[in-house]
Amino acid sequence: MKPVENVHREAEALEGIVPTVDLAAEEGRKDFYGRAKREHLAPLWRVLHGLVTAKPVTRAAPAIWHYADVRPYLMEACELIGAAEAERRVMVLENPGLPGQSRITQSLFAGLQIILPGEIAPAHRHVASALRFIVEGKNAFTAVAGERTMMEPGDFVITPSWTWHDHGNEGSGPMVWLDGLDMHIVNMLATSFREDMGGKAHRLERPEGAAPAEFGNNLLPVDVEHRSQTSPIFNYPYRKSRESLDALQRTRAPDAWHGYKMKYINPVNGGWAMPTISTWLQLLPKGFRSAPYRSTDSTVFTVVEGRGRSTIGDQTFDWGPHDIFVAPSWMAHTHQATEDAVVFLYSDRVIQEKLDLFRESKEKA
Ligand code: GTQ
Ligand code: FE2
Repeated sequence: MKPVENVHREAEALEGIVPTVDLAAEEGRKDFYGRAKREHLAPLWRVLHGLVTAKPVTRAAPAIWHYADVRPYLMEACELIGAAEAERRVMVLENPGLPGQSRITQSLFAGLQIILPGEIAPAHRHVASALRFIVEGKNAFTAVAGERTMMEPGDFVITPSWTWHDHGNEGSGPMVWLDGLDMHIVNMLATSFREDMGGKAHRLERPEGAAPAEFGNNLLPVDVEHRSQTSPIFNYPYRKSRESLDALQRTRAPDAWHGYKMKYINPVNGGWAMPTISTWLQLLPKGFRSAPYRSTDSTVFTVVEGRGRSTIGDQTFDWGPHDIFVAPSWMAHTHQATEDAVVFLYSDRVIQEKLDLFRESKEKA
């Protein structure tokens, strides 16, 4: 008998073989394959269907992180390493189907960052873009491209590509936020650069509030020239987004699949707030049960308020405030809210749309 290991490897090697290939005849082609391999050549018909799959394939699994289970690890990390020593003190949320890869979905990163009173996460910049979604704490700031913003729970904050940024906590308690980054996309294309400023904060060039004053009120400076594809608003405060969902709820019935779901937009061009990561805020009213929805963009969800339950594929997760869960590509999911619930979502949909790859399917309840 063959060792289990080898059987497994052979099965895997045949996973993508075109079904019309005569397996018995393959024996007689082995010599050819061997010689071709020495010339760095390989037969496509043995791998084609693994490369061009009939439907989305990902090892990413549905998963949930309950904040109550994760928070003690963040606190323990604070005892073991400082923010400056770590550069960024972050515990990465690793999808259980993609261990050791720092991925929560096939394409995106998620981590929980914690910063204690008096600490500074020193300035650096990188091609990868980042979003922050604030979980707990107050009186901490992030400075981006020379402007500071104070962060509050539920705020959605953007660090655009290649902008200097540092974070600091001037409050009296820990500050925690969810980081979402696109570095796996940047790395797939081998386009990453990074620079460190040398352990300190970068220089402020504009007063706090400059960006919201210029871009945050449905008005734009008359001669605005914003070249970046990232929104110039780098903090979308929860207070305003929440208010908007509330107002919406008073004007219409919930969508059968989405409840009340609003996308964050770039006020300069009306598009997504970030060029590589789509973001939304969603209100699921108490008692609402969404109809099954699936889409090709694997999605990360984090709960701001309320409680409920989601079924993703064949798994059901109960969730409450600050829990984080993930729905892999093309896996149907439904949500049920037992209290009015607000959820922040992010995915790579914006990239898929630009490349004509995005698909979704809405089933009847
Ligand atoms: O805060 O600048 O979770 O650069 C990963 C990379 C956070 C950050 C992360 C980063 C940051
Ligand atoms: Fe960074």
